Amino acid sequence: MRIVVLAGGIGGARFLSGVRAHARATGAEVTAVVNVGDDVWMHGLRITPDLDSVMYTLGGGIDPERGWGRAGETWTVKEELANYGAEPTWFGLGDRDIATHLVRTRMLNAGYPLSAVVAALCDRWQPGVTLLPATDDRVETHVVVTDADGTRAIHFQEWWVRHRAALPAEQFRFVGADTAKPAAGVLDALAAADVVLLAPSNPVVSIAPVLAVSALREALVSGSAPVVGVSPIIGGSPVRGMADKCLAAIDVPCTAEGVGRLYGARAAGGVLDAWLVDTGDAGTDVPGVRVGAAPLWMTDDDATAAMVRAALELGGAA
Ligand code: GDP
Ligand code: FO1
Ligand code: CA
Repeated sequence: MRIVVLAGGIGGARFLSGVRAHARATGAEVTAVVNVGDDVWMHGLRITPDLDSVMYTLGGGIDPERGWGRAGETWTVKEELANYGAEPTWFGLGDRDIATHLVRTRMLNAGYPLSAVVAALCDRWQPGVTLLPATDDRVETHVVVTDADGTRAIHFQEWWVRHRAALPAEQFRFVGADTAKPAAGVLDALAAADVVLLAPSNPVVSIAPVLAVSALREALVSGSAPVVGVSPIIGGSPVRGMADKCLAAIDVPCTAEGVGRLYGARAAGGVLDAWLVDTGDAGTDVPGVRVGAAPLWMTDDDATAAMVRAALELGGAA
């Protein structure tokens, strides 16, 4: 059984940990296709937050409280940069984490595609799944906002970290997506997949930028593997993070039904065959999509692996 998972950072990583637990028990193979829209240049370094959250989580190096960056982190470089007044001071690169960014940036500058960089970093972290960026091209999420300086587009990280998503977002733009191609390995993984899972990741700024790579979306939509989404919204709450702010920006209700309808039925121009919601959200209706319910709280790997089994069963791929 070959399982492909589209994922963002923290939610995606926790879900993938459960997918890996299921795969270890059943002998399945897992490929994660991860969002790069959050990626950014800071202090001359290329930062890939969602790929790193997945790699560190699956590799045992994550700071579990933050959900991003390294456990046992120190912040000397950050303090020294601040002493120089080197902007941006609102974004923190930890000392251990910086080593990852140095290796990545050096390889990118030497001409390696991001997918090759990820593979090299995973030699150390051994995540137990094949980790792929959605694209090797530069795709960045920018957010259109209006404040005293007028209407402008800022990088997603500036909106998310500096403004804590408090500036109302008017639009999300995936800059570069219209010409981006799927990364090496992505189309092969989709073609070989027995099932494709959409992790319970942020639909607006984690899954949408993956699907904005048109050849990737086309391969998913035209493929033979069932596509099963797992709701990131439970009882009208985004559980953790600021998905509610993102959904509000595009006028989608922050409910399992709202997100299911946003993704839409594959038969009606969307991407889903099936949609798994939390047991408390049973009754969710998404036209053209088979809806199932199971407990969706990712409290530990066992609970998450049970979610994965429910998703595979719902998709007819168990
Ligand atoms: P990010 O890139 O770090 O923001 O992480 P993702 O986009 O991959 O996932 C973030 C989303 O995960 C949040 O917006 C929540 O909606 C969702 N999430 C977090 N914890 C849980 C959980 O236990 N269960 C479910 N169903 N969703 C969760
Ligand atoms: N999140 C923060 O809230 N503050 C930070 O200073 C910060 C730095 C950072 C550095 C590397 C990295 O991989 C992630 C980092 N994050 C930080 C998390 C990141 O901004 C977001 O949570 C994700 O992009 C949303 O998925
Ligand atoms: Ca993200």
